[in-house]
Amino acid sequence: MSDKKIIRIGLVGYGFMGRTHSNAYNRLENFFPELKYRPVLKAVCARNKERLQAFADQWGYESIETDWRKLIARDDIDAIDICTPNNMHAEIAIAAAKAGKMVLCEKPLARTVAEAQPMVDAVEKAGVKNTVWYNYRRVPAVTLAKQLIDAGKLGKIFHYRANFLQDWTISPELPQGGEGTWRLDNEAAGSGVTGDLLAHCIDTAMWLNGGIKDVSAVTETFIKERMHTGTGEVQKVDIDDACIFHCHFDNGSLGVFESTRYARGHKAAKTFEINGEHASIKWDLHDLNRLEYFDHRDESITRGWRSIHVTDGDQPYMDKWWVPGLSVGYEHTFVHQAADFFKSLEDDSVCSPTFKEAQETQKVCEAVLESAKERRWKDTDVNWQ
Ligand code: 4PW
Repeated sequence: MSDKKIIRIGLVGYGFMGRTHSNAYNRLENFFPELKYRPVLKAVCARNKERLQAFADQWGYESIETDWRKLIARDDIDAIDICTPNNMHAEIAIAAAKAGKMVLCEKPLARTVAEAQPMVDAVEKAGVKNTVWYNYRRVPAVTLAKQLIDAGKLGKIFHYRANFLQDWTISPELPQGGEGTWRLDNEAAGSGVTGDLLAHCIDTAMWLNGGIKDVSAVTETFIKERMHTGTGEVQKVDIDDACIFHCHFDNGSLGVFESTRYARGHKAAKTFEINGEHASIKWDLHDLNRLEYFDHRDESITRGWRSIHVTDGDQPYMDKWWVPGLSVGYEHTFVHQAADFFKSLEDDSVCSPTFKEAQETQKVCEAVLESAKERRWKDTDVNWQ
């Protein structure tokens, strides 16, 4: 009989993200057996009862709810995990915090900075544990990049470059709104690639390289009208299909960011490169276990880019998986975040990014969208600790 303390999870939403989180909870005990807390998949909530039951059976939830308010009201739920479209994050998170539940929320935290504010206030006032699933921080190679930067290996940083390229919305036949395509509907998503993809790049960037001070951006909406799944009518498209911005970081370095869903041939090309006075690093999601590292201090005859295969037990998270040399993938980033969240309960520490930190990312997203609209530089007002 396990003497672990249990955290009873209530998941809201059962789409793509609902699956990634459920998978993470299910794998936690086997790969992080030392954790003193363990999740119990108590209930999952969504509107379609039949499909919800099938999801619950598949992933091992004990019960279902079709009204998230009822889920939050249940005494046998400790943590609410929000995997809904972005327009529902705020209401659910605030109600959950008020009910004293821990809150885990999918990214981006909200559609706007203003919408995020009462969410931050609610979790802080209630004093409940909170985190936002910016999962790419927990790719072992990305965490290793953080360790190298914090150890001063790169020296003063001059440049930060990041991309997140996809190609799935090129067809004008794709509707906006509804399941699978709510990310194209500004009302549900709050923005296009800026909140959906660049938010990841911004979170990773500020985590690695500190606050972003100001931005100058350009956005484009290539397909101007799409059929709306909800109304059945052709409606104006309000999201940004592509966004490019450059910026200053607080540490004086320059940043260049690009994201689009119109880069034919790219499905999830998330990359970054950082250039410092001593060394540079680069990383590519399509080869996620590899960190490229160049150190100018190496002896000149063998100096060059090192391709570090991040699979050794000494490297972040890798002592948990199999044996050295064997890779991990996208799904493991969620397992790592779940593990870090449960560890934060043990240590009474924060599981970064908190709602507060995710709101800082939101500030950059908002400044980017405003900059593009107003065609001028914008301060972000980010306060990155
Ligand atoms: O959060 C992002 C999503 O909305 C993801 O990391 C990739 O891009 C996969 O789907 C979208």
